[in-house]
Amino acid sequence: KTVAYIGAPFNDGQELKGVDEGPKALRDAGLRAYTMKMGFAFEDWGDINPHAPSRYTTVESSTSLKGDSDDSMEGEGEGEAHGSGESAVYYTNVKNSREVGRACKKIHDATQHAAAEKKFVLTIGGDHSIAAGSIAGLLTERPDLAIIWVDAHGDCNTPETTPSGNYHGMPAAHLLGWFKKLVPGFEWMQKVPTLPENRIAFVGLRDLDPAEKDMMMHSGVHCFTMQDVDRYGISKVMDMALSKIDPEGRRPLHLSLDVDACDPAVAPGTGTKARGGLTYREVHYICEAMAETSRLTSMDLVEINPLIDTPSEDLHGDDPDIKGTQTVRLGVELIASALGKTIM
Ligand code: DIR
Ligand code: MN
Ligand code: MN
Ligand code: MN
Repeated sequence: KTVAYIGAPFNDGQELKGVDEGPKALRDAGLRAYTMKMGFAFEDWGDINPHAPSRYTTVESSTSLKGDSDDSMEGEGEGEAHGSGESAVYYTNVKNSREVGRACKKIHDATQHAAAEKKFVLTIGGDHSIAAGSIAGLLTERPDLAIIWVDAHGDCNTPETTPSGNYHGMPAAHLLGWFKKLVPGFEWMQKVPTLPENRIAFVGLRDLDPAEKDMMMHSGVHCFTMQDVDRYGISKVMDMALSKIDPEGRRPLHLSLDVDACDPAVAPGTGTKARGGLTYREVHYICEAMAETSRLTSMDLVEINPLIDTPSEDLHGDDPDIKGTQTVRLGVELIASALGKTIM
């Protein structure tokens, strides 16, 4: 089995610098050697450069309403629709939307390509915006895909409800087809299959915006909050989540893992920390449970910010082959668990 590593060094979907250093930090931490030791072939597909032309040709370049290629958007003002008279069909309040949309298209092309080659597709952020690209590409190739989205946040805001304008709070809503207008830079999303609501379950929720919460509650998405984790335990929560999104146990599965789902004590190196999160074992258990299905075929690991991370404590039993700060180390360990590493 081959792991295709796609780096998405990208931070335009939120305010804090440093999350774009995630892909390099995970490489430096020894991910390649570690996965190879586990018996996988490891292909490093390099980093998506948001500002260079696409290296992938699986999908034609984007078609906007005006037929622009994505690169012709270069240098235009932020938050303004093309030309005049288009504001009726375009949202104008998504920050850095052209950069975010262009980068997501490239991530889409890469994940689609890797999925077509039947690889385990591992996309490393970068902020959670990248999931709009990775999941869009995977859905195109694996239309029956079901998703476990592990996050303190719902990432289900729309441009109407966003309190921040930051796209990393919106990618799930966008994939679910909840946007009523186009987002400049994301015109290509029109060609991507919409993710059916009953095909996604959120785990670890505890920090939702009021309107976002309302939309999630009144939709078909499945929500498992930290209170559910407390009440049922993580193993029951995972059983319930998987049986909701994949009742017959036949779908390919994707894990979109935002490290801010973890408690800040466990994952301090992330931009939007929320108290009361998953413990070290709970987040590992999620990855282990996904691996146990034998149907996990792709994963995003996002929001690791090496610049604000704390040094790793050297504890007995830590794998000497993993280097790096606390949240970076956790990231490598979680990938290993998702690829099937168990304690025994
Ligand atoms: C907030 C924060 N709900 C927003 N979202 C975060 O800006 O939409 N997502 N931090 O990871
Ligand atoms: Mn997120
Ligand atoms: Mn989050
Ligand atoms: Mn985020």
